Amino acid sequence: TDPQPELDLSRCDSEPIRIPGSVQQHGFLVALHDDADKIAQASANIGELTGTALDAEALSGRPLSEAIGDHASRLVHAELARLAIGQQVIYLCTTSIGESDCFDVLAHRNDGLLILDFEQVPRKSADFRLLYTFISRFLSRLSDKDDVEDLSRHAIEEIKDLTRFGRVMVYRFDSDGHGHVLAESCDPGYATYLNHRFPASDVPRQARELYLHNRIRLIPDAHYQPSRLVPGLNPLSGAPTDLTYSTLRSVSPIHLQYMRNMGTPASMSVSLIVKGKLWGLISCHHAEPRFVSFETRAACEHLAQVLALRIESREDVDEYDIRLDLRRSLVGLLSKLSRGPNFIESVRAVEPELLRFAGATGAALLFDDRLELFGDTPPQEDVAKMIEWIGANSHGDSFHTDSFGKLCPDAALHARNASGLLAIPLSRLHRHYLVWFRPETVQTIDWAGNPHLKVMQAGFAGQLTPRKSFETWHEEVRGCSLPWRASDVETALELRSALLEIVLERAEAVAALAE
Ligand code: BLA
Repeated sequence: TDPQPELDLSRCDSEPIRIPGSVQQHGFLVALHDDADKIAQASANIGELTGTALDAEALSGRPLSEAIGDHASRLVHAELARLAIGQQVIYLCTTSIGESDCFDVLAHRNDGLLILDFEQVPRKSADFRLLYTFISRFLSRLSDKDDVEDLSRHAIEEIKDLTRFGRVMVYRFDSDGHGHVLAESCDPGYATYLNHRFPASDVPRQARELYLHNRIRLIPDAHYQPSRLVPGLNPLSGAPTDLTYSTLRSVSPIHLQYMRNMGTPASMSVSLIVKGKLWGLISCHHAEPRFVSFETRAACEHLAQVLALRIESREDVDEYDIRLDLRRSLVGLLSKLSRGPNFIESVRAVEPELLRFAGATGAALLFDDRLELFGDTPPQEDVAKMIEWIGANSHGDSFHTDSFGKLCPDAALHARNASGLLAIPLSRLHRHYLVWFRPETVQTIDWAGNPHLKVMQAGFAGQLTPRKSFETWHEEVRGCSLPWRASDVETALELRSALLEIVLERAEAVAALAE
């Protein structure tokens, strides 16, 4: 049979999620011209949600009062006159419209439009006092001793308490783009995803980009029928309206399918932004449809910001401690490194420090055509070939990998005690190298569903579909060592400067002798 056609996962990246042209069902949208009380677009469900026979088509160019009545329109305009409104969504008021339910009215500007989201809410006006109590309770639970997991756990317990979602998680993006669940709190009956991995394509690139701007998103019911904007295009630009900030933005059908497959028709996700990057998400699920009001979402968004700041300072402190530790080892090593005439002997004298400093189990020094091995390493001739490969394939100040086997095609050089390599050239002229080895650490990854199946389950016309099962799927990862941190590499380069000085002094001494 023919092999499975190669599917292009980058298709997920091209789903136009900022301009879906429609909104979700739990509210309606009215976009006014930025500078006039004149409707540019309205969502088709306006008649249904306001209990009137309003036709979105007929509202184009009309004043807001024709869409929501005089009373609500006066209220909205009074607030608009009072508040400065930019791209971030602001709460205007809660109002009833005609005979219908109450609506929270939320406003922001984008694309030359003043966009109003009307969210259907129970008959009760918003009370933002909640926000203060909630944040201060969270802060009072934190301590300086908390690590990132502790901080995350405190945050999700508060959020779960406040929103009553059935499952609340902190999901962290790894450096490879995949992500894992770092903390979780769930009700009985919910499957646990704690410590499970999810592949990068579950949250594609443009979605991550959007979540830097819009920091909280609610999907109350993944079974909703999207409601089109009428007319379909922004009359000012002639292009689809950018709904990046709209709280009602309709969600990618692929992601809605994903939620239904997961058995979670309701979700809320909150961005965790650390040092300007999307570090992770607080992801909330519910097995039934579930709406959360804007005021509660605002409280969750604030809590996520506080959490992100605490994570940032925790990571800074941890990084500082690691660097301090490395610096101490480096100073210890240098103080013992003698400046004797025999360079190789002086390095051999500090073997334990040399290994400990890089967290390595083996090392090699290639100098003046002599190859010296320290600790646990592959055999001499293999190490020589490895260094040859590095010389031919890397040209920077340093070379490092946590899985040499993935880079180097020569299977004879894939050794269990040398999965990780950190190499620094000691000379630009000669083939002088110092190399550290880290052994393989076999890892078992618990994926939430087999990530490779998604590729095989392509639906019709090569359309990618999310995987159907999220049941734990174990994968054993071999051939990888513990990763090298940026600080490991930087300190190794500092050691190199010190070594170069010794080499230089030695060369001068040899030259002086020859004179
Ligand atoms: C969006 N995917 C998302 C979002 C999450 C996930 C959280 C953001 C939804 C939101 O903002 O409310 C995935 N949900 C997860 C993960 C966990 C979770 C990892 O709870 C872990 C605990 N998805 C696929 C495939 C594609 C895809 C194969 O599985 C593409 C072909 C696409 N996911 C996809 C798209 C979005 C998305 C396009 C953006 C949805 C939107 O905001 O419109």
